[in-house]
Order: sequence, then C-alpha cells, then structure tokens
Amino acid sequence: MSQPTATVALESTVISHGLPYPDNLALARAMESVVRAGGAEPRTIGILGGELIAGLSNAQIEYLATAPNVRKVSRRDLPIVAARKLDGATTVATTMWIAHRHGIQVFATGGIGGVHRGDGTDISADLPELAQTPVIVVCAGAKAILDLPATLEYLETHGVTVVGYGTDEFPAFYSRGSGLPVDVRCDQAAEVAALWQVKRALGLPGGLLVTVPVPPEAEIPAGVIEPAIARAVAEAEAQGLRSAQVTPFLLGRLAELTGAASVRCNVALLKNNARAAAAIALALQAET
Ligand code: PSU
Ligand code: MN
Repeated sequence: MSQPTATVALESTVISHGLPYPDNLALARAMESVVRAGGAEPRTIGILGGELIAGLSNAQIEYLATAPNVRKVSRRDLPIVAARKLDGATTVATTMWIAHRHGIQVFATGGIGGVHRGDGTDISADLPELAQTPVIVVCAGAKAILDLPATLEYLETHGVTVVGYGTDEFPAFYSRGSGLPVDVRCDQAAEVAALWQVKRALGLPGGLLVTVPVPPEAEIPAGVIEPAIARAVAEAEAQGLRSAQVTPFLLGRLAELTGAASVRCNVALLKNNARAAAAIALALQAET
C-alpha cells in the first residue's frame, strides 16, 4: 500500500478530554507543526456532524478544543455518532480505524489505553484495535494508571509486536521505563519501516506499537507520579466510575494532583512522538 505523501494521523480525544484548554489547542497545533517540520503531512482525525474526518481544519480543531461535552468516541460509539450526526473526539481505537480507511499507516499519540488496575475486565478498545487494524501507533507507552504487565500480556496474546524506539524497556508515559521489556528495539525509523513491511508481506493482521520514552528533561520520576496514581485510582473506585468515564477521570485527577509538571511532560512527549512518527512515515515512503 503506497501513499503519495508521507502522512501522520493525530487523534482528537487528547484534544477534547486529555488536556485542559488552552494547552490542548496549543498542543494540537504544535503536533501538526512538528509533523510538517519532519517532512510529513499531519491529519488530525475527528467526527463532526456524524462525518468521519481525516484532516480537520484549524477552525474544526479549535471547535473540538473548546466545545463542552464533545463525546469521546470509541469503536462501539461509531454507529451512534454517525447515525445521529453528532460531534465526537476519536480515541486511539477509532483514530486507527479511520486512518486505515483513508490509507494512512502511521499515527502519533500520547499514551494508549490498556487493561485497568483493579478491574481487569476494563480493557480499552485500543488493544483489540491494535490486534486487527493495520496502523503503526507511535506512543510513549501506557500510563501507570493501567496494569502494564496485563496490558503487555494482552498485546502478546493477540499478536501485537511492541517496539522500543531507542529503548529496551516499555515506557510508562510519565516515566521513561517500567522495568518491563519490549519485544524488539529499533534505533532508526528505517528499522521500524522494515519491520512493518515484513509484517504486512507475511500477511499478519493488525498494527505495530512503537513506544518512545518521554525526553529525559520532561520525565516525572516514578516515585513522584506513583502516589498520585494510587490516589486517583482509589478515588475512581470509590466513586464507582465505569467504562469510558474512568480514563478521563484519572487523567484529570493526575493533572490536578501533579500540577503543571504533568501537563509539561504530556506536551513534551506528544511532540516527541509526532517527530518520531514523521520520521517513520518518511522511511516507509522511501521503502515503497
Ligand atoms: N491515555 C493517555 N491520554 C489520553 C488517552 C489515554 O495518556 O488522552 C485517551 C486516548 O484517546 C485513548 C483513550 O485511546 O484515552 C482510552 O480510553 P479508554 O481507556 O476508555 O479506552
Ligand atoms: Mn475502559
């Protein structure tokens, strides 16, 4: 599958639900700029009036960054928002799905969803999407609000290769490491592109998870973030939160509990991932 331009998909749940305004809007614009500076074309994905859009305009991004109550759209919500012509912010799962339908093979995000701590039945739709939709997802691993060993077990069971981009350890979003190994380390974008081409040529379904550690200067050490996570997870349980409410609640509480440091870290890793994704998209284009 070749594409005329090296293209990188970007998600919109991080805009509507992942970061507070105005950081979210600044970040959405910055990620597009970083992708362009890397020589690729950014396509921010979202849903407006029921239409699945790969390549939101500046005004549309601003709308999703400021409108109250934009629905967080996971795969199960797609028919609802499309049929009822609603607006929606796309998660990793739905961004992958829409990207694939537009022939986009590379997608940069912050952290993926996974298996939740405590409630092992709360498994993000991001994981089965990675198992079935052929898109390279570039992220900083998964937040330690999740059960990281269980998340990696799921990915293994479902045949999703986990790449460490310049690392041997699965990154834990705020922290560069988790103590858990990745399946393979790639130090160059071309190595990732080669893995991807081989996976496709073998007829293996699903995506590739490329994990990039947060830049060292923006890292929040595990000892600092862990107590805040434990507290946020306990609060979510005490409030009986379920399903799609859990992740936005935990992200919001962490931002409150750790202050500006978490937002700074989040922004730094998102830009870093956009840079890596652009390099991978270019390498892919060079191979096809
Ligand atoms: N993790 C983050 N930041 C985010 C998300 C996850 O560190 O913004 C968002 C992504 O859009 C992801 C979604 O796809 O949350 C996962 O939600 P859930 O756990 O409900 O599947
Ligand atoms: Mn969930």
